[in-house]
Amino acid sequence: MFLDHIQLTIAAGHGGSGAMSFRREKFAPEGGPDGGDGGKGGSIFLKANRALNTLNPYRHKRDFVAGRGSQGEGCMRHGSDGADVLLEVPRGTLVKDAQTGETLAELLQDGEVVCVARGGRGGLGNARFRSSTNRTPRHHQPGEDGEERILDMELKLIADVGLVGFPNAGKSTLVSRLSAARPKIAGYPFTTLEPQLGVVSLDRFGGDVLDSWVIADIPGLIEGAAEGAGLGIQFLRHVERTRMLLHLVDLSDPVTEPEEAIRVIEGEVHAFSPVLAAKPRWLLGTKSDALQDDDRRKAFGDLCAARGHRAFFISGVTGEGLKELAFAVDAFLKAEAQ
Ligand SMILES: Nc1nc2c(ncn2[C@@H]2O[C@H](COP(=O)(O)OP(=O)(O)OP(=O)(O)O)[C@@H](O)[C@H]2O)c(=O)[nH]1
Ligand SMILES: [Mg+2]
Repeated sequence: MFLDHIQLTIAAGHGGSGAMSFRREKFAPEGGPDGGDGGKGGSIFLKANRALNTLNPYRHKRDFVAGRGSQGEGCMRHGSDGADVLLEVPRGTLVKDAQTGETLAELLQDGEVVCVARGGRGGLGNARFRSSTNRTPRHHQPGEDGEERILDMELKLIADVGLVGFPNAGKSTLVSRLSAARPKIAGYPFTTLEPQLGVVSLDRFGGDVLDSWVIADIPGLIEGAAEGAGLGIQFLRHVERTRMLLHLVDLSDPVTEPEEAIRVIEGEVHAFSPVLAAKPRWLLGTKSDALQDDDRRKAFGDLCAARGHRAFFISGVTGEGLKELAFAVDAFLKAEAQ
């Protein structure tokens, strides 16, 4: 279960009303006004948390109400403020008002906080309305209403590198060999049903522990995915914000020629969005251990050369090419960031 699009109904707290009260003392029956102000209603905030990768925490509970401000009281006592509500969301969450369609926020940085429903102000107590002409004001304000909304929250994962390719191309195997992530791997199509992130630390390949990049594994694509074939192309939105794509081509596939596999995936990526189509994309020849045909290896090398990047042949079985890939991607991302 991977929730990446949900709606939440939220209501900030109402402000408490201001009090109407007069001082009563034994020897001053007609004392001045001493009604305190109402407390502020609680607000609702969203906070980005990098430890979250889905909106699953909201699977069951989708209504949130912040606390009311309490009423002001006599003796100038102000009401207490209502409790705020803080909802944690994964980085990459785009938040809209479901009724107006207005974009309220996009949370990208870890720890970033935005207010999505403001609590009502507390009303003023009658003590505030005392003046030289009115020493016994009876006026006091009600609290303001808190904001209410339906939030439309859509998650687009944030990763440096996205994987695309046919089902069974070896995407999840690559993630499992490059990172500590343990996606399900199996010899049938559509093993991966939901996106998953892995952190590729160069440390694993003898590099610096501080050098790392994030890879996103998504379900495989087939011809016609843009029209809904297979699992469709909606998962591509999770690689829309990556800085590059790795396009895996199973070189051991006895049926489909690499050119054909490349053409189909490119067609689906273009159908999804021009942004995705314009992203840097490297071809990776997978399952090199099972590749018998030297002509195929050479032809694939030529395709890579024509695109201006080096040819990568990788194997999850022998480990061929993994270290080179990890370092080359890291270098590319660093050069891009300059
Ligand atoms: N011989 C060999 N088999 C591999 C290699 N990489 C993956 N496989 C096998 O290919 C099959 C598919 O691997 P996955 O990693 O699940 O493929 P995927 O691209 O994630 O597939 P989907 O999740 O269905 O899109 C599994 O049986 C793997 O064991 C490899 O480098 N060499
Ligand atoms: Mg997979």
